[in-house]
Amino acid sequence: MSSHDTSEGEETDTKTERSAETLLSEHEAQLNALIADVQGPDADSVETQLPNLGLGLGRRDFMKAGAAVGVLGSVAGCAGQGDSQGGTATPSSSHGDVPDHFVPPGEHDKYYGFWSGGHSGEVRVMGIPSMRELTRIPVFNRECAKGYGFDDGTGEMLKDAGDYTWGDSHHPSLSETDGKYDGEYLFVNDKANGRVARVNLKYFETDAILDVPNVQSVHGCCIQSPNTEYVFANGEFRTPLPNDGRDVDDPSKYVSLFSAIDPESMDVLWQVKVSGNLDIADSDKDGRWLLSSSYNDEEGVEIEEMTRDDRDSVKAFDVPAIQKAVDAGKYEEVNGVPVVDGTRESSLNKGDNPLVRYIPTPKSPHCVEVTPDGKYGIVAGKLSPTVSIIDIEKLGTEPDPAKTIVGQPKLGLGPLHTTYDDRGHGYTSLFIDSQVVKWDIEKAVESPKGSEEAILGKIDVHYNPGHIQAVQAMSVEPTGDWLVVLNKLSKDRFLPVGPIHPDNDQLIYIGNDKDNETGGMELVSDHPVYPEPHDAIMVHKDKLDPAKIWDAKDYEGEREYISEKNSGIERLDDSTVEVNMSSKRSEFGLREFTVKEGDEVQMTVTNIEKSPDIIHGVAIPEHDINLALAPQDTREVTFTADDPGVYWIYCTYFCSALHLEMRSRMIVEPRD
Ligand code: RUQ
Ligand code: CUA
Repeated sequence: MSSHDTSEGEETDTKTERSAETLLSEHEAQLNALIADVQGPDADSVETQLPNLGLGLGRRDFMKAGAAVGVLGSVAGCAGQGDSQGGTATPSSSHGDVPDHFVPPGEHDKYYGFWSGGHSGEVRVMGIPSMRELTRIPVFNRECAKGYGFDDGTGEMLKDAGDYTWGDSHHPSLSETDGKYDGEYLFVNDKANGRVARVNLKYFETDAILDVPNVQSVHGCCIQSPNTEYVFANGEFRTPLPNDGRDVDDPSKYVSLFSAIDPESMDVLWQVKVSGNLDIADSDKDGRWLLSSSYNDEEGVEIEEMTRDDRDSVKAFDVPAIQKAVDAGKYEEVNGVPVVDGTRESSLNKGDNPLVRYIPTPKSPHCVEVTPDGKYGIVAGKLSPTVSIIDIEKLGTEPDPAKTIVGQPKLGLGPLHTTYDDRGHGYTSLFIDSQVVKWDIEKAVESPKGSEEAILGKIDVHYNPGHIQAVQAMSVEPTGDWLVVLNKLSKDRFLPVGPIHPDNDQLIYIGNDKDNETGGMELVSDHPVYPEPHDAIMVHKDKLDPAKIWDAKDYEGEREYISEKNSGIERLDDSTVEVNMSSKRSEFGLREFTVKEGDEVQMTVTNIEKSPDIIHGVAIPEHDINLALAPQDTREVTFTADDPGVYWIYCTYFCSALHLEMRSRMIVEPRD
């Protein structure tokens, strides 16, 4: 309103200013009290490092305190309300003996889950049993929120790994020591471009990607149990070798390759070519056999050919024997990689110790998963209602490969994957029946092939399950409590969101063995998920020890730590400048800098904060620059200042009350 007289206006302004100041200091006092409450009286007094703007904002860590407010508020509001699931879960069918899967605000889950993200190219980290998504780890995709693929380091890593903009991540595998998850690394394949990536679990960040030579698509991928001496990758699609234009019209010359990768250097060590193709892979628990399913022993190129025969074969790779053959020079080199002949006709497969054993299994089997005790490899029929139980010990002693199959229960339609508890049960997903079947493994070995005697119960899932995974079931320490089923279709389970539906991940409690229809399995919750996770792996939280902030020593010699003092700009030559900046709440080490039109700008930025959770971003409009820097992290980015003008560099993470003001100004002067 324009009718206010001057004095009223002034009074209002002063009042506003005063109250802002009062509000801030009240807020600060409140936060101090809350932090002390949450962290105890010895709580770090975290400096906000705000420039002194006379607002009385000297000493408090707003973001952290904000989180504390949330924690306290929520705990007070929700304690004991185990049933209020905020609409993310369907009602539990629990009869009171299922532990609560609802994790109250402020409390932690018991397990981490790592979900492959399918053709989103990423890995997602979930809390189990809440099924809350904790974070996402970009792997084969460029990703804005974490600046992955934007800085020079991750950008070059993606470039060196083939420069694809996406991937199709299917099978996450956790590194092991003595058969137990050791919390160091996670490996995952890219089906689309034949790659394998490594995620460093200290930083939850992808630190290496290998574009596997000579293969087009990597499907099965797993570490070697028990000590992660290799990472194995199955080439699914048969192609000419090398695939350089030769033999394109002669599919009989196409091959699938099994690859062994060094988990430290992420180099391929050797490959084995096989007859037929390769699909899913799992390792035994003793470092000898690697089992691989396959669905194209016909070596067909059309679907009718691939599904023609009643049998395909599981390949069992004798890893130490293959290593020996490689060491003895029994290979041909293709694109610098030793390739061993493991086809049926190979002389290396004759005699008493074949490198690769071919075990006939019914009709296009899908998965192979080894039991936690290492006794059996279980192969799901897919187009057969049975699963085949391979006795792993017999692989080394039984001359007739068919006789290594010691059981073949009939479980239901479309069996795809099997997982395990700690009590000798298998849980198999039935894609066509939309069910999970629980069965007794030893009983299945004892009962006649094709019988249903071993079945303990079935439960409906919604709908068309693919992978199924129980906690720590790929290690020697399954916990036998929770299981997730990754359903490919959700149909009517959620509010409609247009024609691309979410998938549906369902949580099932398996800790109660009961003599009822489901064998004690209880479906406890539904979770819509963005397309399209394929597989998951879960581990007790105590086995991981993620860093809270970066340790600058971990990149010493690779990237220079930029402090406030050594922030600056240096011209290297007529067309190259180096810009070094620190970042902290709420300023960059340089408030402005000037470069010339056409300059290549080599920028290095360090987040010098030591307070956890204070992330700073570096965004440069119209230059496609987007970095995210965790405390003590340093990133580099190189770009060209193409057009003269003023460009406001700003921070993308809401880091403090003065986050919006956290800016630097890049001035690009015209060349002449
Ligand atoms: S496959 S749905 Cu890529 Cu793991 Cu079986
Ligand atoms: Cu730093 Cu926002």
